[in-house]
Amino acid sequence: MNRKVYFAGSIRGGRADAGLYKQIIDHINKTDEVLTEHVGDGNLSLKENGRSRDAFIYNRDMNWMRQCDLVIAECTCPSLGVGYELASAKQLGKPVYIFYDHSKTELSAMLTGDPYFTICSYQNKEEIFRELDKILKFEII
Ligand code: 6K6
Repeated sequence: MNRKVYFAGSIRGGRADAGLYKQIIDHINKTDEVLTEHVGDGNLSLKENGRSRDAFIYNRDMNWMRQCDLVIAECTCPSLGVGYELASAKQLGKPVYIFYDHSKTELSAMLTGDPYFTICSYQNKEEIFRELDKILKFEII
């Protein structure tokens, strides 16, 4: 209860699943705390913000990554930023759970091939929420 969760999902990689990210974030927030709620914001600007604004985003997100207890990522929509976050999470020793819809995408072998990551493939939303409940019940800090 009340673990700090870093949720990762595509932003500039594409926003097709932004609605799903919001549902996942709302579900986690019922029992725990999502640090990265903006990932589910349907109105988030995808434009280049300039190097200094991007540096602010990077530093803020990496601080949250250091603070979090676990990382949950939705990776159906490929994203360079999420890939970077997953590698950073591994370096910091954070537990990482990766969700993807296997009827829509083949996940990168760099993720499925690394036993550090817990891979959760799903076919419908209910499976995501069931799996999340298990993770949040058993992931003790
Ligand atoms: C608009 C206003 C404030 O911030 C923005 C847009 N940018 C981002 N804000 C917050 N986190 C971001 C932003 N861009 C990327 N990220 C982080 O990288 C998120 O934590 C996502 O999990 C991941 C997405 O990477 P891309 O490569 O798909 O953008």
